[in-house]
Amino acid sequence: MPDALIYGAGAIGSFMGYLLSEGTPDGGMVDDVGLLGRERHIKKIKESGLEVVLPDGAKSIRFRHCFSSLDEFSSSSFRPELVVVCIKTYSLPALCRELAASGLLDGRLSNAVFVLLMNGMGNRDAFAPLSLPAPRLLEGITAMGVKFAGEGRVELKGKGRTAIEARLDEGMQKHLQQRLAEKGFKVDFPADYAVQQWNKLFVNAVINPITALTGEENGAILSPLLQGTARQIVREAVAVAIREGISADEAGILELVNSVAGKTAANTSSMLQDVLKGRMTEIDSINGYVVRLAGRHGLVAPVNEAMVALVKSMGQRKAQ
Ligand code: KPL
Repeated sequence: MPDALIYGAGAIGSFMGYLLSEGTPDGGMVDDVGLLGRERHIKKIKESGLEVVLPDGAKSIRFRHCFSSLDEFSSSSFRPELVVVCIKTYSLPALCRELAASGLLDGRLSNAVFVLLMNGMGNRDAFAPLSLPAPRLLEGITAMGVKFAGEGRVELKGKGRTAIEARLDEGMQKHLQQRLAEKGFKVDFPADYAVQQWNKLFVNAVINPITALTGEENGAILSPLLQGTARQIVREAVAVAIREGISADEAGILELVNSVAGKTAANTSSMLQDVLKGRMTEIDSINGYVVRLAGRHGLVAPVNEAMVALVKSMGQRKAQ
């Protein structure tokens, strides 16, 4: 069974760390998954474990391999064969520079497979400077609603689909499926991954900026007051997707967006979590991506453009 490193143990990353770890009794020590994340979060996990709050109660999971920097990982003995990258899209260029400078890609990580399990589009392109061979670089999506509930603690707020490109090695696929199934979760490897990735983009293009702007949880999207805006965002994004060769229809996509908003109704979207922490958001690789592609195809996407401008204007102008 391959050992895995979660590169970016925030809300989703930490939760993935729990899902990928070998089932251990509450309080047991995980050896096969390492977490690399922000210093204070990792410090708390080292001290008292990762607390994962699930609908049926909380679990505390201790990880043997916890790192708050790549240097710390480099000087450890942990040798992951799988690296699941869960950082923010805008941090990818810095991560690539850091990895290239570390020499790890010629050493400890020379055979590791990288799965970019992140929001937004264009993530593979951002990883291009590392020239990883295709079988070692894959993209994934997850519509899991996970809230960062304080250092060392994450809360599952809604189950959503997780999918990774079908090109992933069969052995790894089975491993991931097994690990997630042990915890009552699923991961798919769909042949039409590009369509699924666009579906995730539609979902994020509606839920993330609207919740970031209103300060509401995901379920707010279902309010009749906001459905018109949701429909407009979807309409513009679907027009772009069709030009990109993706088949999508407005009514079906709005239904999908609403169903994810319903399933994750109690979640604080990742963009709202970012705004609340005064951090930069992923708006450029979500609605910004739609706007850029619209321009390339001679289309306009004014509502998506407004989302970009408004989110960027929210108390984080310095960060953007
Ligand atoms: O991906 C998400 C996010 O918050 O970024 C959703 C699916 C909308 C869950 O909150």
